[in-house]
Amino acid sequence: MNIIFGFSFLMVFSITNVCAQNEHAKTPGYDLPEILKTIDGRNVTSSAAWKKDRRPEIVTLFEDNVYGQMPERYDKIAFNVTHDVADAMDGKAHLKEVTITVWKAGKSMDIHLILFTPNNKKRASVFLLINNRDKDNTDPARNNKSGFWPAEMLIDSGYAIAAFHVSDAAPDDKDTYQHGVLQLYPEQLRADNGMKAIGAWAWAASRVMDYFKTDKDIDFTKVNLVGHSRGGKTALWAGAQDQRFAMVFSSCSGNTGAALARRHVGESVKEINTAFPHWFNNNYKKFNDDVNALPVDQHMLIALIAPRPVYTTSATEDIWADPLGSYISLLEAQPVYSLYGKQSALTAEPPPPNTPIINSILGYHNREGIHNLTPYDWSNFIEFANYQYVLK
Ligand code: GTR
Repeated sequence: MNIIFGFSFLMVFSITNVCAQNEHAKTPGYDLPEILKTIDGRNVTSSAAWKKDRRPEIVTLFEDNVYGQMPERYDKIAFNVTHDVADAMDGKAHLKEVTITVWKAGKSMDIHLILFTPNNKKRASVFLLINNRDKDNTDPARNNKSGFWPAEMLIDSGYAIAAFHVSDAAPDDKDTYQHGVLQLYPEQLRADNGMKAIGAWAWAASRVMDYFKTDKDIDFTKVNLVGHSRGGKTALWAGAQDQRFAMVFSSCSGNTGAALARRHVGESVKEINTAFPHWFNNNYKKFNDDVNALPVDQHMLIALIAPRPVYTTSATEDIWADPLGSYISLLEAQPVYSLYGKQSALTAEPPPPNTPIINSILGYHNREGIHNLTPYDWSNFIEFANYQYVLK
């Protein structure tokens, strides 16, 4: 029945959004795990109970069944500025390339951070991209100016912009993902709930956060994490378990990102686990043929970020990432924000394409076009961050 539902969704969505919205209203076809009920059946009715009981429970459920453990201990961390240009971008920005080295039990790994801070601003808020695409997209020399990481746009808007490449933390490859972070934590490789590549990428984002806390040009209380697609899944997981990130932007993250697994629209858990066995933990594979047995769904991942702001995006032609399912996830996370007295401006039905919901603790847009991260997306990220920070 669910498969039939998925097929019919695919057909109607390509015609118009409105049909898809109606279908959602009429034929839910799935039951989500209850977000505000503890495993032992208690209703969660306050932010205190959410923080004390339900939130930690859900973090553990995601660790054990999806993303793997997030080891916190290491022996030493060092930050080494390898390239420093005070007047980059025609004098508008300060470029620092920083090697972050982490040691544990005699092993070490490096993360290479590229950071531009605006010269006309003290202690800037920073957007950190988890870069899963070509390194050229984040060219520190600015010979290549990519819409995937439009650094000048961010600097001109008064924000710092940073990036690291996922391959530093774990190569995106089923045979070599063990190089990098997992060399420090070999026990993770032996555990069915051990982290793999996406966990390692999220871990690396937290080490960049460690660095930001030491950089006087950055306001570390205003670090905005950004990821696209597999990077978008990573950004949500990193923001969920490391509460130092101020807000999360997740672009076209799809399955095991913002989209609900139980809708069976677009990529399935089985397909993602088969194509990318090195992303999620071993236990996740046990749900390949029985997604309804998962104790979580992705609305719970977004809720873990509460009360901090979250903005997700879809693209109209990116049915593989289930735009409607990503929007419903946000709606289903809203009850947790309500516990904190935060009401979003989300509408019951998704907004039309290219109509962003900005002035809201939970934001969203469905961009016309294909699976990508573009200057249009970034311009809405900037508006959303402006709105959140003006409130503070
Ligand atoms: C696809 C994968 C998606 C998404 C995407 C990407 O092949 O099925 O889950 O992560 O790659 O990262 O661009």
